[in-house]
Amino acid sequence: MKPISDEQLKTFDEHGYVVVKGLLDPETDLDPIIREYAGVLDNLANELYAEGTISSTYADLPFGERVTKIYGESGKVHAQYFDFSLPQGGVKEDTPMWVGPAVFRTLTNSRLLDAVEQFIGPEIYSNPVQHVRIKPPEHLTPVNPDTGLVQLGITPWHQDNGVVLPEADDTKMLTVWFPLTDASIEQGCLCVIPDSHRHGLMHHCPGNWGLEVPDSIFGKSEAIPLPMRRGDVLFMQKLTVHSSLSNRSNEIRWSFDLRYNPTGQPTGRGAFPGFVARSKTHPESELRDPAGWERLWQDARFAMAHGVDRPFNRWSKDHPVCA
Ligand SMILES: O=C(O)CCC(=O)C(=O)O
Ligand SMILES: [Fe+2]
Repeated sequence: MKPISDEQLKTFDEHGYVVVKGLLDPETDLDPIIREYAGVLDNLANELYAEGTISSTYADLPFGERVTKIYGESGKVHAQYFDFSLPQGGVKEDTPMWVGPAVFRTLTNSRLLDAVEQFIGPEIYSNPVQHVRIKPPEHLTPVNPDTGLVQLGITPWHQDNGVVLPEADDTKMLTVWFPLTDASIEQGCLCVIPDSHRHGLMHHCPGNWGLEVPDSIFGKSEAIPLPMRRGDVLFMQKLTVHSSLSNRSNEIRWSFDLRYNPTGQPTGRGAFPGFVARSKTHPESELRDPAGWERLWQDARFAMAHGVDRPFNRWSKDHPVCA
């Protein structure tokens, strides 16, 4: 199957990104993820209730309202609890993460991989730089008591190449971003700067929200928001400058961002586990077992908990462009 048209491939090459409408089937591809995460939220609610942090498990609320309520009452955005990745430092044996079967089936979804194959070829490695992002309405998001800033808001302007180690600078890394529920401008959709991938890797400055390409290096006046519907998928090059808006709505903005690269190339986060998602030449090397994937992350967590932190950041804020 070749779900991506020649014109879409050309757009991707020329402008650094392409949104493919309706690539995923909301019911068969997305709803299983949503059902699985309902259970994860249930676990979190039960834990916080048992320790007396929240006054109810809010079991009757729909997912978005429930997670928002629980974050608000506990005063904390529990993003790590849901994420299928680990922090870059300070990992402990019991650092929470969610590496469940519905997530694995999404990473290996054949509709998605058919598309990925058209961008990077038939030897496809699942790069472990990946996240679920549940962004609550900003006016209900707990703030950081030290800074007064919301604990989760915008994503600043950056290139995904900037968040991996230099060893992956020649890796053909593809970013795949899609919403689980419609992501409007108001809800804080993704924004891109068309053609920005033509300017090489830019300096990133560590800031309140994470790594950011400062305006002094690259103006953002050409930026465009990309509102997307359930089922739409954005494919982006590793040098395309992008960000996301704050959530000014009353509903969560919920998305997955995944990455793939041709097998054999460095992922840029070697302490995290990737796997062969598809191989034309060695189909037996494909990982097909969700429990095997879960174990890879559990082993990585154990190794990181007992090893030396090696952050994936290469940038310093002492650089003059960050002043
Ligand atoms: O979803 C977001 O807010 C940011 C996503 C992002 O930076 C990415 O997918 O690379
Ligand atoms: Fe990104």
